[in-house]
Amino acid sequence: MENLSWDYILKYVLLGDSATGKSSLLIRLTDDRFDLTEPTLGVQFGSRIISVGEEGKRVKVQCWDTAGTESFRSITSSYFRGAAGALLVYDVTRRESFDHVTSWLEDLRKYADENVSIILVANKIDLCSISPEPVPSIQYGHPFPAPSTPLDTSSSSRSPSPTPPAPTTHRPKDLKLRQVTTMEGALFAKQHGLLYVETSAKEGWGVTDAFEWTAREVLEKVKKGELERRKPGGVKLKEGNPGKTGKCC
Ligand SMILES: Nc1nc2c(ncn2[C@@H]2O[C@H](COP(=O)(O)OP(=O)(O)OP(=O)(O)O)[C@@H](O)[C@H]2O)c(=O)[nH]1
Ligand SMILES: [Mg+2]
Repeated sequence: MENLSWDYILKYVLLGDSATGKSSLLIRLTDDRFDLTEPTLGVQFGSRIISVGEEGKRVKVQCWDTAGTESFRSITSSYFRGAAGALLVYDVTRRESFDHVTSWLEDLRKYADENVSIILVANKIDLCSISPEPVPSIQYGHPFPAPSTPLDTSSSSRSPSPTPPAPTTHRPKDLKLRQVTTMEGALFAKQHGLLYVETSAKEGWGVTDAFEWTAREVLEKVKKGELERRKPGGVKLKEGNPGKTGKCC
């Protein structure tokens, strides 16, 4: 029987432009499947227990998956309050969705607790790569190194990626052009104090990492006393003696 005990409950929100794959990421996390999805109307909820860090703390992530459509913006931003973690998602094949990350981040900073841990999620990498490519030095706890030359963001030279694109001749027909490089995404994350991960909800690449790395950062903050239990920050710990573990329904 599935072990439903937990050490922490954390509230998460998923946000970002419509059709970037937020609901698909959540379904991959909770049900480990990839299905046709309808645009979210307002918000949807999903939850799963994940094991976090070397100590294997059992963390129940309770996720509010918000609609990216502009007309829901005032409703969805009200769900940001009290979140301990946030997944800010864009589609690597749609530059516009990356351009809007700044505005989503502004909303998050405005409505969420100041201690919210945010991970920038570069989704749909399966559309432009046949396997997940290693993203050097940006795993949790390893700061992303600044490039030795300033990043030129002009469209003509927007490719300082550490991983060069696959040669066109070997490119399968259905691969799309990647419009936002690893370097751009990771650098944006670094500059704004966010974690960074590349994912494919379709293939399942990086999805658990996105939720787990965020949880690790939240638990670090709890350890350092930067987050209060049960106070804003969306963290709930098991109560009572250390041997006792919370049960979820
Ligand atoms: N190839 C590919 N398609 C994806 C991926 N993630 C999502 N999609 C597709 O992108 C479309 C939108 O996905 P959703 O998960 O509904 O997007 P959303 O961000 O929840 O959209 P809203 O609810 O409108 O905000 C669907 O057709 C998905 O099947 C992915 O990783 N790879
Ligand atoms: Mg959705």
